[in-house]
Amino acid sequence: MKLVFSPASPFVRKVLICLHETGQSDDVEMVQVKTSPVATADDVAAANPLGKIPALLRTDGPAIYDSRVITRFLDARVEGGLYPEARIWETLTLEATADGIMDAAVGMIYEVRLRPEDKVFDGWIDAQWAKVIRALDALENRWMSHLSGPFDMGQVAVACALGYLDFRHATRDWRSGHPALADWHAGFSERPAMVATQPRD
Ligand SMILES: N[C@@H](CCC(=O)N[C@@H](CS)C(=O)NCC(=O)O)C(=O)O
Repeated sequence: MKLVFSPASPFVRKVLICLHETGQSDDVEMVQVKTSPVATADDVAAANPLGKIPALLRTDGPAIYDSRVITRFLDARVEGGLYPEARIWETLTLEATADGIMDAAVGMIYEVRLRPEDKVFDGWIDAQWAKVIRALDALENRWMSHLSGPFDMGQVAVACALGYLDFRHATRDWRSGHPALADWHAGFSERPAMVATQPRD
């Protein structure tokens, strides 16, 4: 299998951690790309018509994409237990919440980096950050018991979302007002898979 990836992407990081935690890292060849919504890399377009990473090229079937599809596929491949049946809807909802944080946080960066300066829409950026804050509030107030429970892919996704906020939005200080989440993230970040997949440009 081949993974089309960039080391800065939080969606890619979910897949890398899933590979690491389920012992499949050596089964995947890495294809690094530089891509953006306004300049899609050829390797990305060939693997995913939507032009997004991560995408996984399989040896025994068509390419698959969207991080949630890839992580579920990889987990099923080795019965890794990252999507436990007993709390599947909670795990998927938690993962969706984290992915939504990433969508908003990545979109904010695109707005600033890709739009001509005089067309950057501050109101849209503020609205994206409001989504992030609402999601962080929900994690702090309603999800701490799940986050502190048995290891699953929802937790991995949240850790990747928070890691991305540190990477690209450090000055916004997501920890303020979210002390339980900040503590949880500090502990979770010590996992070898988290240390090995720190985002970088
Ligand atoms: N829902 C997708 C989102 C992936 C995504 O937005 N990836 C970004 C990089 S962090 C990307 O490829 N952006 C290029 C684009 O939007 O054209 C997933 O979970 O894989």
